Amino acid sequence: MSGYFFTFEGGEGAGKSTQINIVGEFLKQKGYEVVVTREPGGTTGSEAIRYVLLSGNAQKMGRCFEAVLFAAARIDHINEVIAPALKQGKIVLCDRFIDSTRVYQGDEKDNNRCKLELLEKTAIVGYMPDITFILDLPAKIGMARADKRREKTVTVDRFEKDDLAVQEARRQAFLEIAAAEPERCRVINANRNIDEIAKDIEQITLNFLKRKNDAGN
Ligand code: Z5A
Repeated sequence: MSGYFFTFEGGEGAGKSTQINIVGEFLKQKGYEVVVTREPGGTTGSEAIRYVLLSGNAQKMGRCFEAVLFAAARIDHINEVIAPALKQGKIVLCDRFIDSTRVYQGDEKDNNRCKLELLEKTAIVGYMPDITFILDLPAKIGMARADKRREKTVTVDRFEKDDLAVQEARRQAFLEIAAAEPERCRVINANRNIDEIAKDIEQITLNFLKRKNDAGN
């Protein structure tokens, strides 16, 4: 028995956590067993690495160093959470995964693409997402949403400090991944109200599960 693996990607404040929680509840109500998790994080070890990365303490060591830390966290997360849940036939919903590394740790000139590809293969050992939802909206709107939420919570993290141009370039990088891998990626217009977005994601998810069910796997 094997479950299904859905990841949610996009820029800061795109609504990934919001949508994961909604679709998670929706699938549970349909009778599926669902695991909701996130990267970097999801295990005790990976949450410790998350702290180091988001605090900015690893930044001075450079992008490669940060990429290796994200990969290390991912290996632990796959071993401890994702692989066991999929083996038990559960649906795993993960907030960020490989595409975030490609986008955030990739460099504009593509100098370290080969290294990142190798690192990705090493870390995921074949655990590719069945579907990746790319929540797309102008970076300016995402940053404003995140700012508004932050008023109630904590300080800005290492990646949220980047300016609008950097965040907009990341949006384009996610869209390029989606264009290159249309089988896996679905671009979702996240510049709408929460319910409209959720309906789209639920429909795509149900269609996928129905196709799998009809095909007997
Ligand atoms: N990172 C990396 O560099 N490399 C990697 O390999 C990985 C990650 C895996 C993790 O940050 C950081 O690590 C991330 C990339 C880097 N940094 N950044 N930026 P995180 O986990 O702390 O945060 P995040 O992933 O960026 O998520 P977020 O900013 O919390 O955004 P979100 O989950 O997409 O959004 P949300 O929490 O669902 O919504 C944000 C607010 O908007 C909230 O108040 C909602 O109520 C509101 N919202 C949501 N949807 C809507 C709509 N449709 N309309 C209006 N308001 C909305």
